[in-house]
Amino acid sequence: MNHLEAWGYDPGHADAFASILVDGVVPGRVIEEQRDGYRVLTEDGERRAQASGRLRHEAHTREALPAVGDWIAVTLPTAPESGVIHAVLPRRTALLRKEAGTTTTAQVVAANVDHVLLLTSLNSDLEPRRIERYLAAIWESGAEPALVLTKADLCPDAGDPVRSLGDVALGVAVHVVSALEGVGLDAFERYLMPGTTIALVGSSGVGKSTLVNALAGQTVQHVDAIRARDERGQHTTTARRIVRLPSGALWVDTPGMREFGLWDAGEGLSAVFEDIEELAASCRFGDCAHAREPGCAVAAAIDAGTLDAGRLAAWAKLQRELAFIRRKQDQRARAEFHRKNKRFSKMVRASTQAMKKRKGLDR
Ligand SMILES: Nc1nc2c(ncn2[C@@H]2O[C@H](COP(=O)(O)OP(=O)(O)OP(=O)(O)O)[C@@H](O)[C@H]2O)c(=O)[nH]1
Ligand SMILES: [Mg+2]
Ligand SMILES: [Zn+2]
Repeated sequence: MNHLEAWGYDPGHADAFASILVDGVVPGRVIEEQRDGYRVLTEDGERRAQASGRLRHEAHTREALPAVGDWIAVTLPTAPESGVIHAVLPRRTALLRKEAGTTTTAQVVAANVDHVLLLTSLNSDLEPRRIERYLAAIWESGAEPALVLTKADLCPDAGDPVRSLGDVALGVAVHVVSALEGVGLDAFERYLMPGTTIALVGSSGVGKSTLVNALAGQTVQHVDAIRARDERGQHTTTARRIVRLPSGALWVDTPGMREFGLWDAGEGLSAVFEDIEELAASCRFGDCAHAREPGCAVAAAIDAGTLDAGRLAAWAKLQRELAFIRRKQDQRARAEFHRKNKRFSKMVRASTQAMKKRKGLDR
């Protein structure tokens, strides 16, 4: 089998690649994202690479830059370890989050993934609000989400948590696993298909890398054994990286994320809160804010105990987050429009002046 096909390259990618008209480019995949560059894989093997100056210049947002999982067009200078990435092929799926901190830019957590596994540990409290937030982003990405409850060996009865998640993770597969004891790994067979890409996300210390190692049957990702009780400590994994498992599946291990800000995820939010949106459709007023208006079906469900008030509050909060992001994006689009407009009128002015000058000379 051709090298790249083993990493998921298919005729669709080849078509997209054919439209890139840069001399000497070959197709490749970003298999690791580092602080100061990338590791990429091509027919030629693995090497380091940087985004070209032009790609960096033309990328108005960080989102447009290469990310782990991306298919790319890259040139391979003869110097070893020196690839240059010229273009990113259109992404089939992309898991985005708002970059941590006060900036409003999107970060690509992983691109071209088929499934995203959200891991959460059974030895600490399940946080339904956090799970909803992640799931909204995963649904929006186009990949299929699944929930993995880890460290089952530390939890005498996983039945309760699994039941309590039924109302939070609607339509999402839930797997209970102990990577340490090798229990529950059978359920992962569907994520081990050759050439499929699976991303692991979740807080630091939940056991993402340990699960990768368990499925690889050997240590491929570093895990700090003495960290077991220190969940708030340093991140063990520091780079987003694709590990190719013996089955041929491609698993993207990621560093734990402290905060997961939603990016534009309107549809994802609707998927996660389908129950509330269905109720809202039968409120008396079309613009019901579900704040005790007469005929509010959402409030009625809370009163009847069939809907958790915390879940409604979470939905409203995430809606506000999205509205904020959209406002910022609009502002940015307006600024960009004015900038371009200014450049354009300057150009027009300059050419009119040149024309006048020419006419003057002609006379
Ligand atoms: N008891 C028990 N401990 C586990 C299990 N899985 C992982 N651990 C421990 O949890 C700690 C963290 O595991 P990691 O796999 O490094 O967690 P991670 O999610 O990759 O963390 P980051 O790389 O920091 O994001 C390690 O000490 C593991 O040995 C499990 O199934 N049972
Ligand atoms: Mg890790
Ligand atoms: Zn209502």
